[in-house]
Amino acid sequence: TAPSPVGPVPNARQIEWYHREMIAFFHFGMNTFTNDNEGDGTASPQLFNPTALDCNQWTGVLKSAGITSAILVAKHADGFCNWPTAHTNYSVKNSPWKDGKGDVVREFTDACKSAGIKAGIYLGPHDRHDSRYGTDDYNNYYADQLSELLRNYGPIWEIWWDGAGADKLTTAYYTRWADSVRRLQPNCVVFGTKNSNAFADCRWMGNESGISGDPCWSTINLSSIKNESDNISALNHGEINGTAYVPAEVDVSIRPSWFYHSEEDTRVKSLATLWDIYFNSVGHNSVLLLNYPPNKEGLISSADVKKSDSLSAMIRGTFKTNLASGATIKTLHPRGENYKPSNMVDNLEQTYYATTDNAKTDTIVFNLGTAKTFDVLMLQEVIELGHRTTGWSVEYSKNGKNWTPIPEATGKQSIGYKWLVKFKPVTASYVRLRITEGKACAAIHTFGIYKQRMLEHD
Ligand code: OTN
Repeated sequence: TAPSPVGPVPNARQIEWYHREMIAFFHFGMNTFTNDNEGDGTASPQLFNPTALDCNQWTGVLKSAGITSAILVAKHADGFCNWPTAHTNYSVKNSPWKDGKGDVVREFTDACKSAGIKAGIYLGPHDRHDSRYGTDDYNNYYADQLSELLRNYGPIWEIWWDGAGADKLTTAYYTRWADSVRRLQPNCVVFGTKNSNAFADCRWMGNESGISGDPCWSTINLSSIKNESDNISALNHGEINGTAYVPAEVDVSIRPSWFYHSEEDTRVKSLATLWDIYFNSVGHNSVLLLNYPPNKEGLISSADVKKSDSLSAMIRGTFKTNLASGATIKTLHPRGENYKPSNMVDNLEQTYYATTDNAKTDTIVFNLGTAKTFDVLMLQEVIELGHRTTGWSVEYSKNGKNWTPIPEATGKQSIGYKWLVKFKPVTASYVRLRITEGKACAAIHTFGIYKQRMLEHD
């Protein structure tokens, strides 16, 4: 029989969300045209005028990078709406773009649909333009816009409730809005912050630099999300005994700013930085939400496209071949035929290795057959069964007798959906995973070793 779940476990939305691994973020709005990041809400709608907007270009970039979902900023804190909402005049309706007949949300969701990409929406809770902000009338205004977006644009896979400037918005506001999300889009993931903590499927992880903690637990106490500023470390690391399952989503921009500024064309993050971000987000049991800010034309600039292509080539190249596949594997506490050790290296979604119920620790030896050179490790746990393993280390050996620790993979704690470690290349015929601590018997979905495929750095 299967191991019993332990502690908080993910809901169906969270399981789907983890499998996205990377999501693209598109900050595109009034700030794009005023060269701002935090407009004060007074800029004239006349300024919004992309000359060549093409959301199919955006989704083309994602397709070639293998990114399967994307989130568009429909309204940032300056209050300007990218779609012709019926609920304010501060929108594309009053811009020269397409004579006021344009709709960025429509073009985005249509492009996503034809590319097979899951569309999500950022509808900024904070609003500097609308004088009703912080009153009951604003609650109604936001609710109306939310249902407009959730009713008229097909499936929406994520709604993003930025906590920035949102302290006036009480739980009562979010209770109403969350009810509408759940009714209109049952599969929609909620990025929740501060007073929307109770509705959060995923959480902020405490910085905008792309670095989730080590460890990084999917569990946390909701009070840490609510009182964010006092709990940055808890957001970053999660809490091993947290009572809620709210994993981390890592929002970071490929450029210094969230919105496009031509002076940052030469400051797109280096491949080395993006590679570190990938390991510190996707590789730290989190989902990466990587921002590509479209420019004034309404296109993703060539510098960003090039970087995105290189990053995806490095990811695909590195993880193409698990050098542990085909290994002969010996463990101390195998659970039995349905949970056999080779399930860890079979590349199949449904199978995993598990230990017997009373074995929270184990020593798992992979005999690679021949010497292999590798510099990356991947571990995946069966997330449906909760966080189980809480202590692990990896060592290697030439002869299966004398073991050398990998310092970067020593004294590790969390695993979760995916944990990655990179280090200087080692050559070995044997690798061993020591599970040193657990809340319950181990359930390991994947153990992988890989050789990094690096591209020229810029
Ligand atoms: O000044 N800020 O508002 C700020 C500066 C640096 C990092 C974050 C923030 S606000 C913060 O943004 C997060 C998303 O990156 C979440 O929405 C948090 O709830 C919010 O407080």
